[in-house]
Amino acid sequence: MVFNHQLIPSYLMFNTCNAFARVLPLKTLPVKTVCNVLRCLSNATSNRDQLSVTTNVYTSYLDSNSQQTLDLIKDSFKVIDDFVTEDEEQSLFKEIEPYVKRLRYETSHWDDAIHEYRETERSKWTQENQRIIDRVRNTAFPAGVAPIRSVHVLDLAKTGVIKAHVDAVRFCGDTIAGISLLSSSVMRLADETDNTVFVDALIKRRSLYIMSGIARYKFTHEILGQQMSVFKGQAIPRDRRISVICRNQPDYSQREDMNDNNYQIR
Ligand SMILES: O=C(O)CCC(=O)C(=O)O
Repeated sequence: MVFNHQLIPSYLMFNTCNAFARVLPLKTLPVKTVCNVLRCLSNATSNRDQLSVTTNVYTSYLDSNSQQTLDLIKDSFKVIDDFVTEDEEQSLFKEIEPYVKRLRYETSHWDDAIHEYRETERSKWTQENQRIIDRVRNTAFPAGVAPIRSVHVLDLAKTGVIKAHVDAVRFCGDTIAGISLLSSSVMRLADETDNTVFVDALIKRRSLYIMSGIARYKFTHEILGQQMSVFKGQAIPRDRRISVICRNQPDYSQREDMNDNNYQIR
């Protein structure tokens, strides 16, 4: 499949492991803001449904079927509950809703990566909301790290799911930080080399998660659908969920894989 970045009138693309797979024609945006997501979809979720998560509890928001994996990931995946107040949630929603409500929920994409979502990106916010975005960035990114100016807004319907993928290294740096509005959810981080080994993270409404390092590069992440939305044996009801996600610029000088053609393949 021939893929010309200069012609992409959208901002988010998922790959299959071999080819670019998804282009969302929502909005024409500068190429440099494109976040290319490498999807390492597998039959992952269904294969893992049977596994019951044993409670090797490390933190209140992480649970895993492998203590070793939990130990490995705990420093690279953090959740800060109540990162935004109810008023701040409302304020963000008020700014996002008029735009997203004009979009259709995409029911299913041909590569099956994501179901029932709509999305956009914003680089201009009201003063009040910009303060929230700045707080996310200041919390998530170390000093000197350059954020991607555009903020990714992903609106997932109550019945929507995001399947397992790794954000591609080409367009996003080592840190992904997301606020969750309107609904709690469970994010599953599965070992890229063995998806039966995973860590579940409870992502509460109004929390901020920060994914970096090993969690960002070596684990897939997904938002579990309604049926699977369980944390430590307790159902976590899913509703419509809007995530507001900040990423940092990739550091090309640090990444050897920028120089070969294999960056898409995992
Ligand atoms: O909605 C989220 O918090 C996660 C979104 C996601 O997986 C992505 O944009 O790569």
